[in-house]
Amino acid sequence: MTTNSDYGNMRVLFTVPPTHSAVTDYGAILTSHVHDRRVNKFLSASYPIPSWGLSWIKENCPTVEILDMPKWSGLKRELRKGVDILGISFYTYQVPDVIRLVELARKYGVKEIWGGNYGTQTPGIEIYFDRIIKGNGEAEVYRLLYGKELEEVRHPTVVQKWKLSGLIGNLIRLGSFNWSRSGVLWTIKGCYFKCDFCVSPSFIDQTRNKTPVNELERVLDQYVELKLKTVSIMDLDFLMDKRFSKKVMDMLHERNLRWTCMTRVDHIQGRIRELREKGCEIVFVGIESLNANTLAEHNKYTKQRKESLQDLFNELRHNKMGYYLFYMLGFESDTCESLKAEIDYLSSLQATFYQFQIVTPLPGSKMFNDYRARIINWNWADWNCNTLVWKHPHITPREMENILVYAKRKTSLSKILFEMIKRGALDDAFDGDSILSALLKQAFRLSSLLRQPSSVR
Ligand code: B12
Ligand code: SF4
Repeated sequence: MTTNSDYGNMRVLFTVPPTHSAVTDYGAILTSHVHDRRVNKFLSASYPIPSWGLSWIKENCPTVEILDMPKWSGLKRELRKGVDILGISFYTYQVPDVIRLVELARKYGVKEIWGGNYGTQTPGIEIYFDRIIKGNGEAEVYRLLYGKELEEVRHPTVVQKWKLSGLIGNLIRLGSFNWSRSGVLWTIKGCYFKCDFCVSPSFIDQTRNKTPVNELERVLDQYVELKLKTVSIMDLDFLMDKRFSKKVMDMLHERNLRWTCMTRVDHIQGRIRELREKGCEIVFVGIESLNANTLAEHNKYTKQRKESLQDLFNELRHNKMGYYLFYMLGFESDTCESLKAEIDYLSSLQATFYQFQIVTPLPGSKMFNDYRARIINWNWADWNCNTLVWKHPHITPREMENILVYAKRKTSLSKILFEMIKRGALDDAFDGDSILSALLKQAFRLSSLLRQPSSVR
């Protein structure tokens, strides 16, 4: 077995499979397609997705080279130059590409191949790797490469650029400057809940690592220096530690930064005004299902009624807070009819954005073990949360795809903008340079252009 002192002189390259580089069917509002079916006529979103996990590794283990968003040709070029250790970061749907990459790397004489990220929970994948590192990798990779403990974790500077195309996308890009750049921030890693369908509890355990306050200050100052106006907080639940999140909110507010965060319904109820005052523009929340029994069965919320959700939506609207709803289609008791009714209801809620995904018992989740015998599609490439891979009692895979298409069409960006124009709700969102306001300003310009009498057009 290779020792730490050997690793010190080796060329270590970390990468992702080429399928990582462009997302064309990401399950959110920016989606233009569901598989090969077009769902959004005026917008196509094929935006590059850099691997944020690899930025963490690089920041803490500086001798590791990173090849992000590669093509097969670029990968071959690097392998030809000679790589001693190849690290591959991947999700489950990328497994077939990972196997291809591992075979290629072996052919080029790579000495060791390490695997990381959620895809490592896929059963049977271990045989392709010399080492699998589960959870947040920076500390373990540091220990292996440098033979000592990582004492102070560093937070990388990550600037996300969103690139849109299609008619609406081009209008947005032409008409607004800088909206598409935002700094990414992680304040606390992990989550202490154990929802059945979630892959995180088994992956990062229940550790809740907080980023040191001095690191958060340093990174935020950097974002200000880079003239970024918005920060996207990517914690699984930013409000998990009330006191700590308050401290971070103050840091953001002091720097006049506007921000978005992911959190849980039960952590924001009654707090929207406070968040808004501290600069929060959009909250991303997992509604997951409108059926309280389903949620309880999957260990999500113990009680959640449509009525209490309605209170939350009223609170959000009252405080002019944007909200992005995550929703899961195809739990056991769902039927085509019940899902359509739920989608109709959700689309009436005036959320800023929606993301629908199909219930997928991803490896690592409790649901994977419970549903194992019911899996009907073992092609890992289809495990992208846009495909029904298990035998549902009431819905076929084709019907499920139709429902997903229905949901996305019902909540497409063009539709939401149109609804907002109809409601005259644009003024409320006209505050600043956020993504939302930029989208709305452009839509408003477009709509006023269309409304003008033809003689002055
Ligand atoms: C933010 C996020 C995104 C972002 C971008 C993420 C990115 N590219 O980095 C966006 C919104 C674009 C996105 C898209 C998708 N996502 Co997503 N996403 C998340 C989310 C919410 C947080 C991930 C995150 O930022 N973590 C923090 C970063 C810093 O950590 P990390 O990436 O895990 O990396 C650490 C470790 O994994 C490890 N590590 C990583 N790589 C390596 C490599 C080596 C060699 C080693 C040793 C260690 C190591 O060390 C890193 C540093 O600590 C998770 C939810 C969750 N529960 O985690 C889902 C999640 C990761 N997404 C998921 C999915 C399915 C998708 C999509 C396929 C959805 C779709 N249908 O399009 C796409 C795929 C896009 C792509 N190609 O990346 C699944 C993956 C499940 C799985 N088992 O495959 C998750 C878990 C959500 C879920 N449904 O359960 N996603
Ligand atoms: S779904 Fe959200 S709340 Fe539930 S365990 Fe996963 S990260 Fe935590």
